[in-house]
Amino acid sequence: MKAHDGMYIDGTWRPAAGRDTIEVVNPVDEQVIGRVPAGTAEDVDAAVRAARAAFPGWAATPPAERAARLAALRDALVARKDEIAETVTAELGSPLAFSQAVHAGVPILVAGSYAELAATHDFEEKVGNSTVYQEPVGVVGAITPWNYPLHQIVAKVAPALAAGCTVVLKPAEDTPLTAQLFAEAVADAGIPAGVFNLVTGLGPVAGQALAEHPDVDLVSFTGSTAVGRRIGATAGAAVKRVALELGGKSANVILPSADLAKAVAVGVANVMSNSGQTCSAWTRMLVHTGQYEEAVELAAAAAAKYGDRIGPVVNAKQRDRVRGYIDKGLAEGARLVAGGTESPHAQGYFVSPTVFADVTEGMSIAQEEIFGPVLSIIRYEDEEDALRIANGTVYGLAGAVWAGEEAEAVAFARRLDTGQVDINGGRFNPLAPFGGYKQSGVGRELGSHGLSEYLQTKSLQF
Ligand code: TXE
Repeated sequence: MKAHDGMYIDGTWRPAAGRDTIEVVNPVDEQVIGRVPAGTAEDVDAAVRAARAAFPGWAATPPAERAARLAALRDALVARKDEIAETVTAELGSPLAFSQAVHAGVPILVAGSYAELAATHDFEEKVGNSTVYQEPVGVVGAITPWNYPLHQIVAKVAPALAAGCTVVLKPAEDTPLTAQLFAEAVADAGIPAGVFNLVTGLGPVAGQALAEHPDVDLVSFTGSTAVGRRIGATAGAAVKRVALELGGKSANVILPSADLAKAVAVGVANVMSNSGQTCSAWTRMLVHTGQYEEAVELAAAAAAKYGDRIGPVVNAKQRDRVRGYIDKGLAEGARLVAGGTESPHAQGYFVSPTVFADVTEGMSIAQEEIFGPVLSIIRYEDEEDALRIANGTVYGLAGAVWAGEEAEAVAFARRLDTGQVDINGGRFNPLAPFGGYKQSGVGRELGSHGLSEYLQTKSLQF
């Protein structure tokens, strides 16, 4: 795999301040596929300075011109689509077809949506005797995880650039090669030097330096709740803007009137997709007691059919964490009906598609984010019981409701404490706001709500 040995700062690839590097490992065969520099506070500072210097010019660039650069960025990603898919597959381990459709395909849609929004958004409006201007917040520190390596980057960088902000990105240490490809696309798109900067490195070193940098105006973070809490506290102490996309434990509520077979099939596919490494995954399936055993059988059969089609999880730490939860599920008395802790392969960080039945609300596998291909099926007695269970975690990121009539599902969805709900399956919409209620986070990504995160308002009274 191609790897740059420098940082992309101020429009050029320049050597890192230190000599340490990070090994990038293919989770399928555990082979080292590349090395990138491990950035330090010094690299972060150079990148923030470049972003600060570029800010006035980019903020003053007419939105139509920023839109044109974002359209060029989308085109540059399209031109690299195969390379992106191959790179994500190499460093994350996901099957190539999935990398092409999702890991490369979705960020292209999102970049395109922000090219359009930059061109059409009203950055100025009249309110009574006032004119309200929406102005960019300033220098953005973006810290992203490895689960959707390019999507997580584009979902922050594209709206930030559309708003007129400049950015320093610290991508996840597991998937830095995709981030380097993104930086190449930025350069190809003719985005001015310093508007986007990339510092690869470890979370507690480069990530923390970026989150704590006094000249960063807004920190946008996606990752674990533990790190998010800390970044939120740091931002709060400095009174600076922060956006946090954290964990989830989303419920897939199958009401008795639903098409059970379809709801279970789509529900299992949703959890196994990307090897369960999706913060919005429907990891709790809620089924009425009268249909419970049928649903368990269908889910177990669906999971067993996955076999080799599922990729590994990202690294040994995540594999051990997921296996730890499977052990906990067994110890707490859940019934294992598919999968388990046995690895289907001699090499690589694989976890079998796993389904637990007889899961009760208080169990760890019903409350905590596992971030692996593990589904918990929970029984409910009536609709109020389903609602109480669905809302009974600290999280509130996503979810699904299935019913015979859409209106019935919508009525139930409106009572869920969660930021996004799919009705009878739903379809991805790159313009729909995405983000959490409760401890799933602060702020929204995607569409015009995602753009607003990077804007602040100024009103002039006449
Ligand atoms: O996350 P981290 P990890 C959840 C999921 C997973 C768990 C652990 O449950 O099992 O988190 O994953 C950077 N200051 N999610 O350990 O550490 C880090 O370098 C500043 C949910 O990979 O939070 C990376 O760029 N930054 C999730 C990013 O934070 C720091 C996606 C995320 O890594 C830092 C991923 C620090 N002190 C994991 N420490 C989602 N919401 O989609 C680390 N980082």
